[in-house]
Amino acid sequence: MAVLDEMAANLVQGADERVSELTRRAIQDGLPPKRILDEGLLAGMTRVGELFKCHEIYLPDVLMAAQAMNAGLEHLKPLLVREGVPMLGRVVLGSVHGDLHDIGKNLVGVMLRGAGFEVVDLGNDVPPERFVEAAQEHSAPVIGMSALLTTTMPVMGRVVNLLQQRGLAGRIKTIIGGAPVTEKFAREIGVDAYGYDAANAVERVKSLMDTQAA
Ligand code: B1M
Repeated sequence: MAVLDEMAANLVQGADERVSELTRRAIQDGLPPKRILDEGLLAGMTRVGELFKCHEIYLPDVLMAAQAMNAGLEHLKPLLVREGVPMLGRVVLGSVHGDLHDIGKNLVGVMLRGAGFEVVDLGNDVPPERFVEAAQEHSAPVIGMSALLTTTMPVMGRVVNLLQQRGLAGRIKTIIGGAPVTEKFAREIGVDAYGYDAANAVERVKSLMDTQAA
């Protein structure tokens, strides 16, 4: 459908006003909100993820695309809620205790929101207990943690231990990322997933939600 293709293309360009306008037009044309979301906004955001992954676009482009995504979502959100179309799921996200770096974590949050997840952003310097309590409080099946300092990486393991101690491991899944974090480290501390960048984090969270639902 032309309007949805145009919407996706404009989202990739970060043209927020145009995406907003096209979303309004698609709604006026009577297209189902879920279809506008899937074939317009999410199709564009998926393309952004691919381009970012292969370094054809960069951080500012992703942030602009995310802004355009949000401009379209503003019109769709009330309709999706009314239609009872569930958001993809809820994720508690934060930079771990001792770590004030939050640019990457924020980008992961933007990409997750853009992909249709609800994100409970705890900010930075988040103690292990707070991650676990927030996941319970918000009934979030996934905790996402970011660390940029080698000295703060061990905090991620403390969250895993806490989940195990409280009998929540398996019910609440964990994903970690950040420049010094590796797949090997993720395996060693027993988290459920590792995301090497924001786009990959979205893919991994989707898989975690799928295994959760299965
Ligand atoms: Co600091 N810093 N910093 N810093 N800083 C690093 C991390 C460092 C590598 C610089 C260096 O020495 N080369 C070094 C760490 C060394 C180490 O531990 N081995 C360092 C240091 C030492 C420090 C201080 C200790 C400096 C000091 O005070 N002496 C201090 C620590 C403060 C603290 O946290 N307690 C400090 C402070 C700061 C600033 C406040 C000035 C600022 C942060 C501002 C902010 O975040 N609001 C800052 C910055 C900007 C950096 C660098 C330059 C850039 C980090 C960044 O934002 N990158 C950084 C050097 C570097 O990494 N090249 C450095 C861009 C961002 C998009 O990438 O966060 O990696 P990143 O996120 C990526 C992926 O990693 C992934 O997706 C993102 C997008 O692709 N990802 C996830 C991230 N989280 C994820 C979560 C997931 C999945 C994927 O699942 C949940």
